[in-house]
Amino acid sequence: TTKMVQWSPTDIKDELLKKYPPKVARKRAKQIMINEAVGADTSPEIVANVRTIPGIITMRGCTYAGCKGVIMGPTRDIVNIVHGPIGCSFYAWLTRRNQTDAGKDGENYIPYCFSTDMQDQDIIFGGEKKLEAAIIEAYELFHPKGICIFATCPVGLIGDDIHAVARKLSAQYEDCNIFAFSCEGYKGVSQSAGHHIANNQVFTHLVGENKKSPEGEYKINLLGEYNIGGDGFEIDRIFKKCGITNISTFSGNSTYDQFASAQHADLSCVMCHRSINYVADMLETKYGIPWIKVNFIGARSTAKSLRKIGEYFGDPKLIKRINDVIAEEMPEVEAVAEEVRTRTNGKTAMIFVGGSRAHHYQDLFAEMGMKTISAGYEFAHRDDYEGREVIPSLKVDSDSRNIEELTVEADEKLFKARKTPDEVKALEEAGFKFKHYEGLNKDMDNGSIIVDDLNQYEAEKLVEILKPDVFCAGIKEKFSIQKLGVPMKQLHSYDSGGPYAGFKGAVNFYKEIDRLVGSKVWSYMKAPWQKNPELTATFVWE
Ligand code: CFM
Ligand code: HCA
Repeated sequence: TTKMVQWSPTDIKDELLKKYPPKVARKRAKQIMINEAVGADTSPEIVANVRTIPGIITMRGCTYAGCKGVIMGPTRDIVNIVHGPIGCSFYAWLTRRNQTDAGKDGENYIPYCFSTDMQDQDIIFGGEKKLEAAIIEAYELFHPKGICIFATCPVGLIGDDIHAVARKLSAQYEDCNIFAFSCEGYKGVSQSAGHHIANNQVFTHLVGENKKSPEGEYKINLLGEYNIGGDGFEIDRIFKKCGITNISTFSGNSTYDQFASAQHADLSCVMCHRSINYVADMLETKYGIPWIKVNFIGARSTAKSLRKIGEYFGDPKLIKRINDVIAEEMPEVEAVAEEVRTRTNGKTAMIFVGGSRAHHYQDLFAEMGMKTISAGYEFAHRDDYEGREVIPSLKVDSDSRNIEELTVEADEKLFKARKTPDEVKALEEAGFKFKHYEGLNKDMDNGSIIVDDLNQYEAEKLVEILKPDVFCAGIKEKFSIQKLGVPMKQLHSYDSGGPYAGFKGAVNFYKEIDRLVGSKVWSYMKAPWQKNPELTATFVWE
């Protein structure tokens, strides 16, 4: 017989920390927060974007993953060459399920894995010549508009000058824009520094290159949408129906020309703020393009985001069309939601992913009547939790070896809350507009457990204590959670599912989660010998 134990939030926090040595417990205590943001003026502080304590099995990835894999990876007609050992290239090769459609004649290099495949002798004697040869080979084979080079850890350690190689070959091949990213894996505390490096370089070397404006009405950029499982395709379908022209997605199924034309948009719509806010801010600062936050995860959130875009343009014709589209799409979605709610209502979820989905997906679960009882990000910054009045940030030198400190510095510059009234006044007089950015804490119940950079030990403890009906995270968490008898849904790769964005995506999600949380298989987790260790065996002598 199991005894039902009622855990208070404080009990849970204590239990997570109990096993750690005192110094580790003190550090982790600042990243495990009992929410009290609802109804409060300010959100409780959480420590985020800090180094993971060595020895802890983090869910995080590296700076190279954030730069090459996340931001630049989904672009289909730029050749992305990884300068490093083949393992790093293999890791970022198609695992993220960012989909592409190049049409009949379009270029698509996504299926390729371009790598310099560094060996021991390259580490000893230097790898620049090998990198040069790789770029020449790629250029001669494909003649792409752009070639991007990504540094892995050993490249930074031996000091190969990838930017010099890029400059030399870019001058040699005038029809090809070749530039590099110093995104060595060790450079930051997580993927987040890689986003920043990618944002800076793509803005410096690419945005603004195409002088001719693309055709179309209500021109927007969709920033921070990576077309995982086809999400971007669904969002584009909806935009088209509404008559909104998306001229540039950063960076799902995007092209060289989309990046190069982004400065022609009237508005930037930011889906994943964490990964692309630097580009949004730089577009606003340099070209005067304002940005708004959108979320296309969840049918209601989709409708809300579309209306927000309509409101920005303020044209009654567009607003009517948006309302018509919503009225046409919603009934089917609502019918499915209503049907699944008979089974999913009241069930619970935990979400621990990345830097925005742990927040965005709560809307989708809410539409199914499901509550997210515990959540957190792998690598978000404080604003993603607490929300802030922010101003466009200033560009940070991506060539610096100190990107970690610079990323923190850029954050500091952003927040109104950390400025004196005189500083606020001076900024406002200089033309900076503060804008409100909503974090995760306000959307979760008081008393729910919010954890930054959750690790394997804490994940298992949380699951044992709170027994959610579904746990959402990534591939590293998948099987350890399933072994606890709890269904696990990957919200990075979507396992093999998706799209989950927009209206059609919401329907897919409702149906899949309904099946997952309703499955009986999780009650058969105990093998017969675990339930009944003394099986009788008969031995027959012949
Ligand atoms: Fe943004 Fe992303 Fe995410 Fe992200 Fe990522 Fe991703 Fe993610 Mo994996 S850009 S922060 S670095 S929404 S790859 S598409 S799923 S961790 S929550
Ligand atoms: C990354 C990419 C990743 C990993 C997902 C996972 C993704 O950060 O390197 O751990 O399952 O979405 O593919 O976040």
